[in-house]
Amino acid sequence: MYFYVHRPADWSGFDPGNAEVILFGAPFDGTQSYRPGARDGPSAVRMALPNIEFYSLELDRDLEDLPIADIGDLDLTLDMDSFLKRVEGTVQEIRSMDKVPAVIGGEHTLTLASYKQFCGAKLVVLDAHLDLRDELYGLKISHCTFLRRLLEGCGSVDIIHIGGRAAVKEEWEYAKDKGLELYSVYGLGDASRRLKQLAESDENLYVSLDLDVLDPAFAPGVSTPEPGGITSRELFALLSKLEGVRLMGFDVVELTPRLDSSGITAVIAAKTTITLAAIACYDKNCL
Ligand SMILES: [Mn+2]
Repeated sequence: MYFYVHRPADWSGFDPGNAEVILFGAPFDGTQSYRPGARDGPSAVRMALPNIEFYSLELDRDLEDLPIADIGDLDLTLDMDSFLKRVEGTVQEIRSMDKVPAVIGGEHTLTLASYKQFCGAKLVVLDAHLDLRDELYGLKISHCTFLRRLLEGCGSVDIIHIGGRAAVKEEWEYAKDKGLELYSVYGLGDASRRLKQLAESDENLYVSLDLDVLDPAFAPGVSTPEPGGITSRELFALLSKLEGVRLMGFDVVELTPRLDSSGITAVIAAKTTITLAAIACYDKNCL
């Protein structure tokens, strides 16, 4: 595993070396409507990472030499426009090197900027919420409207949404209207088969993982916990179905360390990051 200390604002002279996956933190929680603190997410993932055992039982693969570079965090800003521009610019730089960006949030709004570079790729979202509101508390761009803005910005996007269980009526109707493939917590078997099918296809894929897809018993340290979620074992079983897919980029969002008193949510965030990085690498023959 490779670690670099690098400021994402300055790309001059940056050498990704052997790394195929490039990780950066996107600390922003400016629109949080419930419990702020996701800006501290990237640091907590970094603290948890060295404690993850690097043999993946789910993938039956040794991840010790996973070629992943950590380039640090974006500078903190409280301005949404600047934040989204920084995320988009950084993802663009990583893409231009033909590497896979791994973005650690930060609130879910960052996906609006990071996915923008992949418009046209299939989008798998694991989230308790649909995030399809038109606005909330006067904001058109926020953590609970981002998916609607993304659909508007990219035109048609094939979205496979897994684990949903919390939305208002308007969002369920909008999702149906736009043809989202919805697999709620009661449809995990179908979701699993769908992911396997994706892995066997030659589709480009982006994965956005909101940690609140998990039940709060497994992931208490999130901004907007929602009861009735999936278990951590179910999550890793789902992700492992993606082995073989062409994973272009991914994000892990909404970790809120100050609400994660035992640190268990950070450990799950770190393990999902490594798992998704391994899946991206598998396709690039770098493992
Ligand atoms: Mn959510």
